[in-house]
Amino acid sequence: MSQDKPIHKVIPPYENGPTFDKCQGDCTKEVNGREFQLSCTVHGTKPNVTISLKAAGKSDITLLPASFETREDGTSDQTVYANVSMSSDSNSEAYTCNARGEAVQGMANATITVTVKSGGLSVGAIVAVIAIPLIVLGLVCFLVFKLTRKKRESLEKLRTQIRTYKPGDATESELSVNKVNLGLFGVMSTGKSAFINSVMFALTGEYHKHADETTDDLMADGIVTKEKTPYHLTSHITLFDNRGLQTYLDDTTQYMDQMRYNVSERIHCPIHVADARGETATNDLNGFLIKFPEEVEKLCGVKMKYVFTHKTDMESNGRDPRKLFQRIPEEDMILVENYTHENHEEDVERSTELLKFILSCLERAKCNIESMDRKEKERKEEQLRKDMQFAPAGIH
Ligand SMILES: Nc1nc2c(ncn2[C@@H]2O[C@H](COP(=O)(O)OP(=O)(O)OP(=O)(O)O)[C@@H](O)[C@H]2O)c(=O)[nH]1
Ligand SMILES: [Mg+2]
Repeated sequence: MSQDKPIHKVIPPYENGPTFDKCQGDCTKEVNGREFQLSCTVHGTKPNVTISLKAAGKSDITLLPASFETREDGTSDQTVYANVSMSSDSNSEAYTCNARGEAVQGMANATITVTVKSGGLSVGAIVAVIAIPLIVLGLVCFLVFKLTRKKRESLEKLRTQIRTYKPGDATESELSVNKVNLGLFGVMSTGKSAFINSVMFALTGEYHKHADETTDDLMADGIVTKEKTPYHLTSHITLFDNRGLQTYLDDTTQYMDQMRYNVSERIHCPIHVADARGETATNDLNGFLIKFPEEVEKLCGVKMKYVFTHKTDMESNGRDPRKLFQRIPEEDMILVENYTHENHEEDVERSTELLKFILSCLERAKCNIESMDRKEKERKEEQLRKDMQFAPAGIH
């Protein structure tokens, strides 16, 4: 019986001895992260050799199950594998593959230097890099969706509140009216009609040109709204559009007349509409606002509210009506970009602001009506007292 002779055939292109990843001689390898797999192969062995792996100067690395590929000539290609975790001390480490056995004439080594790519990411890091933005994006979308829905719900709530509004409903006191009149006043072309159309749109969600607004053609004619015109927001709330003043320097009698009008169409909350974009307009308006609201209160017994239009323009020029007109309490004013024929894509926040402002005007109207009712009652009592005083004796 002839004994098998140890052979180690050199199978091109590999030389005798172990090889790392098909690399011969002084091998180097770049990896993306600190965790990677190493494999070391000894080709054409018979009998089998013993293979071990170790990091330079350290103990042996635990190997995964080896693979054997038997060739036609009876020799094998032996490969060992190991999952290696490089220490964080350095970015480069050398590994040695050691084969022992007759097929490698006793012992043979191969060395590989593994370098971690700078900025390279491990598989975990790559997954994190992809997954984290996706999770954040999902969260942001979810929050935006929730917020949008909440905003829409709050707009719908306001719409219902205004649609079902009846003066005096929510108070103990009985008011003398069952319809509230809000009146828009101001210099021409400041956006009074556009404000009415904006409020109608905010309430209904449908844009129509209820009140005629200034266009280039109409501008040639000067003032567009020629007379007091009612627009019914609901069966209990009417918005009155008015003819604009030529300038703030005009005699304000016209303004006062519009405000008092006749008793059945008495304005319960005057709303002053201003476009404060220009310096001149602002200065004139400032002078006007110093004396006018007081006069209105004295003569008509009502307190006003204030609308400043062209919000986008004002903000982009850093002009803030809260700072320009400090005499006006903040809660009495709204800075708004009116919806216009050219630009009326629904903006839930803008519509919400508009309706909140209308609710605050209704609240103001209620106070004004209560105050007017009180004065009227006092006047009647005074009249009665006088009548009693001067009534002929015996008619008491
Ligand atoms: N961009 C922008 N345009 C506005 C705004 N408010 C009004 N407008 C436009 O400005 C022009 C004048 O607005 P109107 O609503 O007609 O002004 P008015 O005060 O009713 O004018 P009179 O009826 O003439 O007194 C119109 O072309 C409106 O569309 C606003 O806030 N932003
Ligand atoms: Mg008008």
